[in-house]
Amino acid sequence: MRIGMICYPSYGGSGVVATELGKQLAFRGHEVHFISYERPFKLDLFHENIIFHEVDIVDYPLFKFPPYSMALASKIYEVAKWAGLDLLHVHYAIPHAVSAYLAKQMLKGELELPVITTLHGTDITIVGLEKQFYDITRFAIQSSDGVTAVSRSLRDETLRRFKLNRQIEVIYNFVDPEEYRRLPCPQLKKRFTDGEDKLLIHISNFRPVKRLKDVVDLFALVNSKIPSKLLLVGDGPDGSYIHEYVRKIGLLDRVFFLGKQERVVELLSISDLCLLPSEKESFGLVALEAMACQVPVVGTKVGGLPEVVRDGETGILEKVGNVAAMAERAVKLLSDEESYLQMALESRRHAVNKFHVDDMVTNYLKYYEVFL
Ligand code: GMT
Repeated sequence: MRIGMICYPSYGGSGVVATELGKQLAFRGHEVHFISYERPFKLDLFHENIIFHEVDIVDYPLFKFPPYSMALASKIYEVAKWAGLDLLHVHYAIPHAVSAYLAKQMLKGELELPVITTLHGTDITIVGLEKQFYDITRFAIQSSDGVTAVSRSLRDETLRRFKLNRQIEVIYNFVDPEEYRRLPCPQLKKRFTDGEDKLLIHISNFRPVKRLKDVVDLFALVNSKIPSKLLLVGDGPDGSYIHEYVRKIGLLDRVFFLGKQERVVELLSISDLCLLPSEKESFGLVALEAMACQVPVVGTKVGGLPEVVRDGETGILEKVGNVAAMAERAVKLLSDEESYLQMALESRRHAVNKFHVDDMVTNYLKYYEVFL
C-alpha cells in the first residue's frame, strides 16, 4: 500500500503515534509518505519505504498568517499524484482533516484518495470546541471516509460534542515492549538520588491541561512522608511558572527540570511512579510508556485514562484536583514493597497484553482495507 501520513512533527502524542505507526507500516513493506512542515522528530532512521515531504510555507508581506492549511493541501495533492497514494491517514483533525478534504476535492477525476482521520484529544476536547473551529472541524470529521479515535471515551465525546451520527472506530495507542522496558540504569539513578529517595516522574508538554501545580503538590505531599525526588521532563507554557512555584515552596533541591527529551526510556526505568494528574487526557500515551517500563501511574479518572490505567491494579486514579487522595494512596503503595512490586509487574503485563504495537498496527491495516 502507498500511504500518506499527515501529522505534527513536534513533541506531542499525536505526532509520536503517527510516526511510530508509519515506521511499523514501512517495516511491513508498505510505502509511507510523511507530509509535514518538518521531519517528525521520531523519524530518526533511514528506511527505503519511508519518504518525508516537507510542506513549503511561502511568506509574503501581505500575510500576517501564512496559509499553512492550503500549503499542506497542495503538498498532499502533489504527493498523491506522483506517488500514486492509495490512502491518506491524517492525525489530529485541525487543520489536517480540512487540508485532506481540500486535496481530495482537487484530485477528483484524477485519483480516488480515501481519507482516514485519527482524533487524538485536544483537537476535539479543547481546540475543536473553539467557536471559530467548531463547524469546520465537524465538517471535516463528517467528510472523512474513515474516522478513528484513540479511546472509547474520545469516540463518545466526539459524537456527543459534535452531534455526529457516524461510525468512529476505536484503535488504542500502542507501545513497543522491546523499546519500552525497564533497563538497568544505576549510574543515571545515582545522578538524582543516593538510593534512599524514591523517584517520581512527570513527562508532558507543560500545558495547563496537565495541571503542573498538582504534579508538584502531589510530589510535595509524598515527599513529606517518604523522601523523594521529582523529575520534570518536557517544557511548555507553564514551564517558568512552575519553576517559580517550586522555588517558592522551597523544593528546588528536590525537583529536577530536565527539559524536552527525545528518549525517556532510561528516565522511566529509574522511576518509581509516573504522575499524570491531568484535567483532560484522551489516552495518556506517557502513562502507557511508563507502565511498559514497570512504573505505576498516579493520575486522574478523566477521558481515556481509565481505559489505559487500571485503578488499583496498574496505578492510582482519583478525581481531578484531589491531590490529597492521590498522595495518600501513593504513599501507601510506596510503603508496601510487595504491593508495589505486584503493581509494577502488572503494569508491564497489562501494557504488553492490551496495547502491543503489533496488534494495533494490524488493527489500522484492517481498517484501511475497508476503504480500498
Ligand atoms: O500531541 C499532542 O500535542 C499532545 C496531545 C494532543 O492534543 O494531541 O495529546 C493527545 O493525544 C495523545 C496521543 O493520542 C494522547 O495520548 C493524549 O492523551 C492527548 N492529550 C489530551 O487529551 C490532553
